[in-house]
Amino acid sequence: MLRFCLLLLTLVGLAACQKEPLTQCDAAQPLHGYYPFPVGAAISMIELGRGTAYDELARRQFNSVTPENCFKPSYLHPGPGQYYWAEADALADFSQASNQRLHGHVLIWHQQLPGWMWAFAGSPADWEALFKDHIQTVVRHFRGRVAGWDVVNEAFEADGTLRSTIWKQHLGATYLEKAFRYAHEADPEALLFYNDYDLDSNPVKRRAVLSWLRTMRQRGVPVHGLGLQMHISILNPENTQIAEALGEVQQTGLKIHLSEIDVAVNPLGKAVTPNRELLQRQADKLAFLVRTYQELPRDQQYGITFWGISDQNTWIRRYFQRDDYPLLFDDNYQPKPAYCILAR
Ligand code: 9MR
Repeated sequence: MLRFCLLLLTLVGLAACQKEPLTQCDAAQPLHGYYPFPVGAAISMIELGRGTAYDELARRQFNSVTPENCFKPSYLHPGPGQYYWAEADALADFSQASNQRLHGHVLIWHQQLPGWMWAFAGSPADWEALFKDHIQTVVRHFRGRVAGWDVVNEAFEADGTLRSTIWKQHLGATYLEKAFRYAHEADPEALLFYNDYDLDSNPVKRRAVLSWLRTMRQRGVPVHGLGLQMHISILNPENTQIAEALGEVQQTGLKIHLSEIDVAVNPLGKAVTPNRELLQRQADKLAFLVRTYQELPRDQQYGITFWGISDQNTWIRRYFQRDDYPLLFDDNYQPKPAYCILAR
């Protein structure tokens, strides 16, 4: 009988242990304190300053800030010759008051452009003037406040060809190179990045970008870094793909920014609850990514940035119209296993 009781107790004990989250922690210490490189978050001006726990997490946990939207042309440049700085300046003030690096996102992209740019009907010279004015006005405005810029975002297609954006159509393929030269003229101190998605999982696209970057270097174009967005999931990419991708991008010698990290747990859009198993797989994927990043030479580690703070603010829910839980903090701003595994 005694033996039976002991066995039962052991089994009950084991089951109880297994119910404990594999990683559990509070967020008493700032996450960035565990790393020698900046750890950042994309900040939404819809969330900041509403008096929720978001503000404190944004201020304390991270030492780098990327504007999620408020630096994009549709926000900053609403009319020809008309700039709207209030929100972007408020974020710059916030980051300065919190001793955080400010990373500028984004100068040239084919999305989130104001209506007047889509409708603009000028000559090639007019287009070039518009392009140059936008880049230089914005970069000059933030000179000395923004440490690095995503100068061009998502210019390549999945098959490695150049995307036919509004900029390529009106300025030709050299718009890429011009964007970097104009940004550099406006702030010679700022680090200039090319930023894109799927560079981790799609070697064809990655190699096209890397080959273009080599050409830029040979031509003396001021490109200093590469942003790998890392909108990944627990299913994709495999860890081996992550290791291969970071190994290849390291060869460029450029600064590497994991610029928009989130790890979807519901990439197939099923009905899911964020159970322990899913959240642990998310934590493990993220831990592998960050460990692999830590192996890069220190001078190539520009930093890592999460694309949001709490699951309730993620772009993924809005954009894909599905339940997902891709970030470090849950809907109640509590740290998840993904946070805890990094905070040690
Ligand atoms: O997170 C951003 C979301 O709020 C915007 O609606 C969306 C518009 O396309 O852009 C999101 O951010 C994107 C970033 O600027 C560039 N890489 C992909 C990001 C997710 O779509």
